[in-house]
Amino acid sequence: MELIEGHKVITPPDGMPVWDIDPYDEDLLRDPVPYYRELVAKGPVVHIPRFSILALGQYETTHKVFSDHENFVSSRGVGLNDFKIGEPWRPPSIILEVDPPAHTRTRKVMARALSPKVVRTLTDMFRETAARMVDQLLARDSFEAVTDLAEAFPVAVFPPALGMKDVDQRNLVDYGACVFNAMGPDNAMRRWALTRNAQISPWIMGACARDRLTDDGLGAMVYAAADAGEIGQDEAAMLVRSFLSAGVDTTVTGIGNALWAFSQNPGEWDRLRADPSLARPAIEEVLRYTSPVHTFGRTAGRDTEIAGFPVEEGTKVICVLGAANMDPAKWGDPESFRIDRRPAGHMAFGAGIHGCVGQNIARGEMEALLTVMAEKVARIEPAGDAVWRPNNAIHALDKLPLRLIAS
Ligand code: OVM
Repeated sequence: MELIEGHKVITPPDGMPVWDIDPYDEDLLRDPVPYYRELVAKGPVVHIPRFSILALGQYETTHKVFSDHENFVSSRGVGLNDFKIGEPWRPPSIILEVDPPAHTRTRKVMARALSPKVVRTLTDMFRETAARMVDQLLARDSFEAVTDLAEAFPVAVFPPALGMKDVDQRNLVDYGACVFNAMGPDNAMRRWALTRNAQISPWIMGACARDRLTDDGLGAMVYAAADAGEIGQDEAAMLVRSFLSAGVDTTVTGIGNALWAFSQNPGEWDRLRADPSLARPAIEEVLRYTSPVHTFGRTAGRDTEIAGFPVEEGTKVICVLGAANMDPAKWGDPESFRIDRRPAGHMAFGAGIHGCVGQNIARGEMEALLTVMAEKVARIEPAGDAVWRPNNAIHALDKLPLRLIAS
């Protein structure tokens, strides 16, 4: 067992499947679909003795637990570390790692800054940036799509939307990777995150200060909420930190995974080009099929139950969103990528009161890029092997060599 000191050892109730596996093994995380398949097949809830946690993969149970913020709290952390026992690796997020009523107040401020109305004002800037970038990439024989498109595009549009004055692609992308790696157990990925965070976090916190933000971006909207007395000035900086924690590496991963899915399924790219109105459903299918955030946790805040099995207060439960998005009981032929599937209810953005508050802007970024590419690009071809980069919570590419053929 590799328990974090002080964590309670849970005895699995009679009849609950027990699985001797490390769900944070690097090879498993590079190629997680066999694990998703087996987790779903084992049952609605599985005990994993190595970390003394429960794992959920079936759609119905995952969705139910993820939406049940009364029994399964976020304030004890959404990774394997229980904040009630161990010191959090950084000051907790005041929107992610809290429960109502604290959550309700901060969520309202972020939801306003990320509303569909605000996102619509950004669409033209997203499209112009995408067009410029795609034209430059079309002029190259081949390129590394992780750094030069999947990272470059969100970094070119999102920090400016926030109003950030200092932009550093490496720091921004790595900070997100740190946040998600820190959700895992004490393994090499989490240790990398803690080391890298020590280097980056002064820069990140500096970038969240009011004087490092313009007065016309999403960051300014959060500081305006502080001026209005809705939140404190220090809380405004913490909410800007949440933009940077959750808003960069996630969209980088979604875009990289989309490029990968289309490079592997050229017939689906042809269908999108033939009918650009499929851009929105295509994005949802990319999210379902690749689950950029593969795993997210909760803690049982009281004695409760899952699928009829008793669950003790303090139990860590990992919700394997990637598995729920591949559950054959929910999705027909789940391992095929079909852009007209319209996978309503997929779990890529979570569910319930903590469901991704940035999902409108994430979709807006992906839609701008895919729409521009559908006009300009006839084919997205692999120019070498795709390599995945294991992360304790994100399913992302490390390398994606591509060649774009102009239409
Ligand atoms: C935050 C945060 C960090 C990571 C993920 C997330 C998916 C939020 O710092 O608020 O939501």
